[in-house]
Amino acid sequence: MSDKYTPKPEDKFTFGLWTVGNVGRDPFGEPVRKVLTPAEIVYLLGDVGAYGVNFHDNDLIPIDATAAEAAAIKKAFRQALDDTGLVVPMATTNLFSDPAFKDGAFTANDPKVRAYALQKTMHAIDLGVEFGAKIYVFWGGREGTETDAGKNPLDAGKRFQDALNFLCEYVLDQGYDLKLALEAKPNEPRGDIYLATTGAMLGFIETLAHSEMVGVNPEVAHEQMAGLNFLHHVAQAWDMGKLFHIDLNDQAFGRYDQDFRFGAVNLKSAFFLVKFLEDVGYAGSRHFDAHAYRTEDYEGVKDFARGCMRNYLILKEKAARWNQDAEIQALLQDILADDGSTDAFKGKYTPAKAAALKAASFDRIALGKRGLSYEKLDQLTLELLMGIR
Ligand code: GCO
Ligand code: MN
Ligand code: MN
Repeated sequence: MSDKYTPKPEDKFTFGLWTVGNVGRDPFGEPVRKVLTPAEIVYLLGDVGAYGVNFHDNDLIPIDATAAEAAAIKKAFRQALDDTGLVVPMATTNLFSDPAFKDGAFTANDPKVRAYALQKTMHAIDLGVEFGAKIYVFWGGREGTETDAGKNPLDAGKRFQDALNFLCEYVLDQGYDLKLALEAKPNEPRGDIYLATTGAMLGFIETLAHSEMVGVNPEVAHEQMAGLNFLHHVAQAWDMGKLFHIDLNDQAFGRYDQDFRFGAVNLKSAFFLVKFLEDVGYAGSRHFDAHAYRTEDYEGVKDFARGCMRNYLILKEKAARWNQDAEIQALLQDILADDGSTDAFKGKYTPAKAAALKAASFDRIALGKRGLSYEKLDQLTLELLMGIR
């Protein structure tokens, strides 16, 4: 079935090998789907109309593969990319699965682990660039603690900073056209992960030697796990020129990292997010870092992947409709009305402005009495989303 919600390459919808390739293992149960090869995953993504595929080094090449095995996998993967027209916009490193990283990678207490993590990441950057990646994601799943007895957070921060400074220099030294995107998560798999929110990452980036090369990769589920408003973090990142990539998925508040299909739980939040990305003209990948329910076979995985993209496109259409809805726009005009009476106080500070403002009089009681019509606006938004406007 092809309709106006059928994805096109310009929509920039991407999935990780680890997302549609997720076999449904969880802490309580064994895999429910067979392992697909990276090439098979690319064909599946080609079938559902995705634009690109991203990978961790070890999604593509197992950590213990021989050189000959690695070469064969790369050849089959490249062939699948050529056959389907899919591209690889982003790559990343698995610094969390191997037991060597049980105490973190760049922030581990053991200097040998830290050196190994740097080495592994340089190889993984080479691999990503070989397949065309322009964005390199850092998600520090194990960069944290269960107890603060054994690790000083100041030491951990310094180590993370040193690692990123080292890797920025590496990228520059190789002449790679690559930007780095840091992804925050509050916990899971560690009890607490350092730099737990996108806001914390944005602050941290400014401490780096090449901060211009480093931005963020915020994920819906991660900010929601922390009980925060995802859109506000995305907006801050955008405003700072740091929204290099985005991980779309969904989840119920207060839960573990559920990685549900985009839009599956918080439809209104998903709507405002899509509206924001479209309104500001975000041009990066719309990456779905999510996976199908454990109840699904690979047909269900395709339903999942199609659903992510379809929901995005439907919400994009709703956003355009919201922007054109006469009643909604008239309400907004009222809400944002400005009679010009404070123009003299606006803009940059001057002593004269400050003095005039201090002397001005305001009708505080009238200001407090004014109703803002947000109930009506929100209800109109809901009715639009529910399909009756
Ligand atoms: C998670 C993370 C990861 C990262 C991935 C790419 O919660 O498991 O979201 O899926 O996004 O490792 O960096
Ligand atoms: Mn996640
Ligand atoms: Mn993610």
